[in-house]
Amino acid sequence: MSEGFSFTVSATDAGARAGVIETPRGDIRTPAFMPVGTAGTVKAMLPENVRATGADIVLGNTYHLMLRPTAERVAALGGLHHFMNWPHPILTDSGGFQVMSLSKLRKLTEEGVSFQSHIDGSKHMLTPERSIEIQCLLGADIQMQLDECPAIPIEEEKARTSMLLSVRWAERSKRAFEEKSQPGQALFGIVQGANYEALRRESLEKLMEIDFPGYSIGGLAVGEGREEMFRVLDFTTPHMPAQKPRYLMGVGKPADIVGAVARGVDMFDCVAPTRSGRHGQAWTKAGAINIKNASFADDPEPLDPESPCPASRDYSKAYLHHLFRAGEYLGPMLLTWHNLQYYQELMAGMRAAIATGDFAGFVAEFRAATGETVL
Ligand code: PRF
Repeated sequence: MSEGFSFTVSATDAGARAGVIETPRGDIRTPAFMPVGTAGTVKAMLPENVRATGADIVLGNTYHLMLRPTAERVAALGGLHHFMNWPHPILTDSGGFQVMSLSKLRKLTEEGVSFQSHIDGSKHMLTPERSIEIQCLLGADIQMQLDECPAIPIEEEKARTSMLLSVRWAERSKRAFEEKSQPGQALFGIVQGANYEALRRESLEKLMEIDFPGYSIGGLAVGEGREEMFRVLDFTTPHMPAQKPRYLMGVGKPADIVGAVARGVDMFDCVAPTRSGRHGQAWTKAGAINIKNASFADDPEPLDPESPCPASRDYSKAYLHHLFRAGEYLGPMLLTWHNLQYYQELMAGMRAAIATGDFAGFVAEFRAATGETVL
């Protein structure tokens, strides 16, 4: 099932871990940030430029790809890696989370979730088995079980009912994965339980009984705020198996990621660098700026003169400001590229600091430079 897939922790520093996930398509250095490539593209980026920022893996979405161009078509065309010209590892989300946030007229039952496409209104059904079948047709190296992700706040009784459904879907997902997957592919279980300690523990225990090669933490960054998210991580990650990768789904801003790495998380994905880049927001070593702000109209300096990334180094803020004001495509392209470079350097900086035992120093520097609280 998961031979050819392995995880090695090479260094720990306080709660933070550095390591490597080995897959047949290449290594993933952790802590890892996975750029979001929802529809078979990291929006506004060429795959070779995504790679050059230091990304080892990108994320794709079952929900989007099953609707368009369909998983069967991608499979007939040689799989998602070939289709999008990204030969390195790909992780796919299972679709349930996107159905709940994007589709119309969705209905959740024991069997799965039925919904209408946000694109053309056509009717579809996503079950744990169908989600795995789609992720295998796409050829994803790391796959996610189908789960339900309720918003916070939610009553404990309701959160437990939902969490137990996700556990039953985890069992069915694993059975389907054992039938359909190729050697070297891996399926992660997803811990749910909202912000209740007892439920997170129960979810984790039940998933560990089913046994997965990695565990995701779902149901966070759904309206609870950074402090509450950290509180949940504080009573969740210490009980997770030390020798398996931990993936915090859909997180986050740089300060969320630094705080979660401090709490023992290994993998992240978020639309923040790409989406906000398309809207004119850039992360810099001194915090976030909006390039559309009039104060940049005459600024001849690049975003980061020291950067190896052309987008950060070779274009003035005044030029980037102009591109956004003029509605030029190159503006979103350059800012996306710059932000992905910033995120990958953030991850590389944390990996290096953990390896040398100076993660506390890294956090102190991050705090002083950005003014963000992460602990
Ligand atoms: N479940 C799945 N995907 C997700 C989430 C989840 O809970 C989240 C929550 N932040 C983002 N993406 N399957």
